[in-house]
Amino acid sequence: MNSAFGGSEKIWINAQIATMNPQVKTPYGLLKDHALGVKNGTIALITPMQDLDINDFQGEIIDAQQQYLTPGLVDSHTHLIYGGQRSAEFSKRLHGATYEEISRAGGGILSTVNATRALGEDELAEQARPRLEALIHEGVTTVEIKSGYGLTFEDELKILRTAKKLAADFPIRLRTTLLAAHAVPPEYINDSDRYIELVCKEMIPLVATEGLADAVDVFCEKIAFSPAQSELVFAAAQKAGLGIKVHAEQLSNSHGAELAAGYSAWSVDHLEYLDEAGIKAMKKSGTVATLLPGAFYFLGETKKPPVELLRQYQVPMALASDLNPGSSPLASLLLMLNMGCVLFGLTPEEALQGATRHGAMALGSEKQIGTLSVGRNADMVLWNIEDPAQLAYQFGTDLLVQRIFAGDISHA
Ligand code: DI6
Ligand code: FE
Repeated sequence: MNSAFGGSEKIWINAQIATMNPQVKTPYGLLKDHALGVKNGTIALITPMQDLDINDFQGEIIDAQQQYLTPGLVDSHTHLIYGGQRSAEFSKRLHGATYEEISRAGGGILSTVNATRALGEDELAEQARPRLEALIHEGVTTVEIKSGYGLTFEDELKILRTAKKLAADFPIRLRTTLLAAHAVPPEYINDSDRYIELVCKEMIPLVATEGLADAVDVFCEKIAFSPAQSELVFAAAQKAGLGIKVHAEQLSNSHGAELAAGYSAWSVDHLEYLDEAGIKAMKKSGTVATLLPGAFYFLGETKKPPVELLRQYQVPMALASDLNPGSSPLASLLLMLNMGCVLFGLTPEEALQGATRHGAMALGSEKQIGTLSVGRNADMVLWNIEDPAQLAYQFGTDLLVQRIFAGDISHA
């Protein structure tokens, strides 16, 4: 293979490349009329068309016809493995019950826990499959999946194993997160400290040794776990060498974000009630603020996350689907781009950053994915658009021309 092409086996030519690389000082890191070459699943070459004598190239040539290439989308926060569905609870809410009331009455997360415990790995995977397929079909190339609907040692492991088995059937990168501290299990309702001890002393060390999870997450909230309990989980995760994430400041301000930042968390997620002290701490630790507009929308929240302050402190903002049966049964990351703009006031560029580079940072994976630059994984999407802002602007039409995973065209 000709070395002028960086050893590329395959080259996309005549492309508008929205690299999302901050070192490229144009909106979206845009490189107009460029070519991108791929070798062994990674990006081997990015060069202006005018510098390329494509006649000498012996590999496969794909003409992008001046369409836009972006990094593959990264959905950095989902709970997509669960049993059953909660439309009855949706109806109850529309008759006036609140999410917290339903949760306190034993519905909510715990009803999904019962449905999830009742299923084996194969049945769970079958129920989750259409949700994963929906994300993949719109251009997601990396997905994070949390446990959290098992709440026993065995059921939490079952969810993580199911995630791995399911993802192995698809061209997708998977990151898994242990969210055993999602709700207090019914067996420990009067002794949540003892459950946290089980999570910290047994579950976290085991998932770390067995490579079942990349990170650990906690729901730090009045209806779930206290800041003191959350801190024990962060410390155990740190000791086990796992990434740290937290559901914080979703329904009230428990200062979970500040606490997690103190443990160099990869991300703190939700954040409607986040305050300036939390933002300062996140800035210091380089923690990503993951915004979840699907949950805000679906629960009819009115308090918005402090986007302007996050901007001022230059805290990176990720956008994710939070795909789950109770607060965001919405299997579309592109919809989140639209909601991030319309509901939270993000710019279309911030929205796309949130679902690419900043999503990658929220998974501790920015060296591998989330931007298009030489050496990164060749996970990309070719879109039929005239401006990258269209990805956030329009929803419901199929804009995807090619989905490319590790250099291979997986959908066209
Ligand atoms: N916050 C959420 O919005 C989801 N989990 C969490 O910690 C909701 C999960 C559910 O209602 O099933
Ligand atoms: Fe969540």
